[in-house]
Amino acid sequence: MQLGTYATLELETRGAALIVTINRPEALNALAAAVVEDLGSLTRKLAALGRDGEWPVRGVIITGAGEKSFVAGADIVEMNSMNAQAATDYGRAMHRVTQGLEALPIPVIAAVNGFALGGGCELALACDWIYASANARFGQPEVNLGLVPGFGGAVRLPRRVSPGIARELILTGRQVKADEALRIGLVNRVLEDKAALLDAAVATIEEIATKAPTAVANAKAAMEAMVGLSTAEALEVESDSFRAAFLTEDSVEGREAFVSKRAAVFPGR
Ligand code: CO8
Repeated sequence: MQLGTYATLELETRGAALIVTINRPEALNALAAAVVEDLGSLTRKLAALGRDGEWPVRGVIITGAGEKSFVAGADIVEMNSMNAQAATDYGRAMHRVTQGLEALPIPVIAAVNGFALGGGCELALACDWIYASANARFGQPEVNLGLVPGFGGAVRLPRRVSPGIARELILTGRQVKADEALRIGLVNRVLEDKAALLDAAVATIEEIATKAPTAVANAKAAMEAMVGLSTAEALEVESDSFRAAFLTEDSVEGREAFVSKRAAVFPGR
């Protein structure tokens, strides 16, 4: 697989899934600038392979090394030696990473074990959805540092949970345990431990890998494009994406297979 090697990330393919492990356990996997850079390079590489039609995997899982933490936030120690411009650049670099993940034509699942605080919660929110282990803790504790979310949390948290819950969490900095995260819709599933968490995420990617690749990419892109649009504008996006899907060889195969009562074999075009 031509995805390169990264000092702060471990890559492993399991079935159709690429598991990306953020590997700085000594700092609870905090997003040092080097991690942001590595995540950016990897995301660009995946996007380029997608453009060339050479997808090595059908989905990405992002997790954190060890059992204790997914990502404990931006690196506060590093941030403490930055001036305002450097900190703003750091935030913008992470914005490019999160937008790059959202633009990938394959699903990205956050597998959250332990702490997902500040930038960790924000990274998870840029994934298509979140699975969590029972020891997961989510929060936007920036107010404790005299800061505000800077990696997209104030934008994406109100879209994932209700605006009122997002405001409460951002203004109090309160941590949410896995059961509450499930109840408020922040996570889709809670698994017993990290092994079960990764197994569940891989199984979901395997299931999606049996579907038409063009349809999966099209549906994700359409939902991204609809964010912030009026109902009328969003329905136009849906019509365009439906027409594009209808014209794919995947769709011809999917419809013919249904009518012939056989399993579809999608060409991925
Ligand atoms: N950055 C750097 N190092 C960290 C971080 C972090 N975010 N979190 C933990 N560490 C380090 C600790 O300093 C410690 O290192 P050492 O052993 O060298 O002292 C090691 O990880 C272990 O941590 P603790 O000893 O603190 O472990 P505990 O089990 O006692 O506590 C906690 C775990 C509760 C997670 C605690 O570590 C903590 O509160 N961490 C900080 C959480 C936090 O506030 N995160 C938000 C950061 S701000 C942010 O993410 C904003 C993003 C936007 C930035 C945009 C810029 C424009």
